[in-house]
Amino acid sequence: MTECDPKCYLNELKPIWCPGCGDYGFLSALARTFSELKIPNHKLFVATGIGCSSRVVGYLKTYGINGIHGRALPISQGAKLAAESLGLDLTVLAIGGDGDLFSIGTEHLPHAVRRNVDIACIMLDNQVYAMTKGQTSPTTPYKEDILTSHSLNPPVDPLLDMLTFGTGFLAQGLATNVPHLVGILKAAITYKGFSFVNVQSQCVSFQEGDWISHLKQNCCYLKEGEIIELPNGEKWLHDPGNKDLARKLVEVALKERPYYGIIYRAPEREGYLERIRKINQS
Ligand SMILES: Cc1ncc(C[n+]2csc(CCOP(=O)(O)OP(=O)(O)O)c2C)c(N)n1
Repeated sequence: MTECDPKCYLNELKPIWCPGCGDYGFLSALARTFSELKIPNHKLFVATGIGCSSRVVGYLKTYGINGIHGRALPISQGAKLAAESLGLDLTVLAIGGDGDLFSIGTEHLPHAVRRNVDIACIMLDNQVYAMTKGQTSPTTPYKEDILTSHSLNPPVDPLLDMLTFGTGFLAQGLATNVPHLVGILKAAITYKGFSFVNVQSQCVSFQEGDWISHLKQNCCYLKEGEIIELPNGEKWLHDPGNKDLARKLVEVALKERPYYGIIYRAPEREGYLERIRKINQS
């Protein structure tokens, strides 16, 4: 194994996800991302909540914690602030499922955006509570949209919500397209400030409807500088710095067209620690 080989970031535990689970693709993308960014193992900290997706930290050879359901964000922000105040260079990730981050843990999202602590938050969205055997989650499709769904309530839209909260970096990837996901994860981790990535990660046991085929067949990959045609016929040159375009992209329903790539990237701005430092100096 060469130095910084992706395998260096994986421990000896064999994942116990179901064969075909999207989380395998994500784990592999994450190890490749760390390897390509050449981040030493001891400079990585990953906090997760509870769920199948949250098990990811157990397979990594980094610092980390498989925390409490819904609490990956407070743990990771605390870790990053503590490290920064001690002058330590620590790359911090918060990872959770759609149940974890957008149900029990939802209240942390807008405030993490406001604080703008430099962490990457990654949601593994399989549209269901998989670990507890298939209850509806906030992103489960509405019964009227896919007949096989048992959700009586319309879903939340994580990308629209996160952009509305003011997230400075917003992207979406697909767990089955590992090389593309690596590019997104690298951009999210190197963005200075809070970043949010939604990863569509299929659940082979409980997700209803053939979403993975839908997501693959109807998607559009966003490439900076290339033309995107919106479902309403409008044509735009993709510029992740253009918030008007980002608003249009997140308003397109996932069932209509999933967009993969960097949706929005704001210029870097002050975070919580810089604000505290300023106050202390004045
Ligand atoms: C406080 C608390 N409430 C409920 C649970 C039960 N529980 C464990 S995982 C989970 C949902 C996981 O769903 P998600 O975050 O979408 O992850 P997935 O398993 O689908 O990857 C729930 C409700 C718990 N562990 N702790």
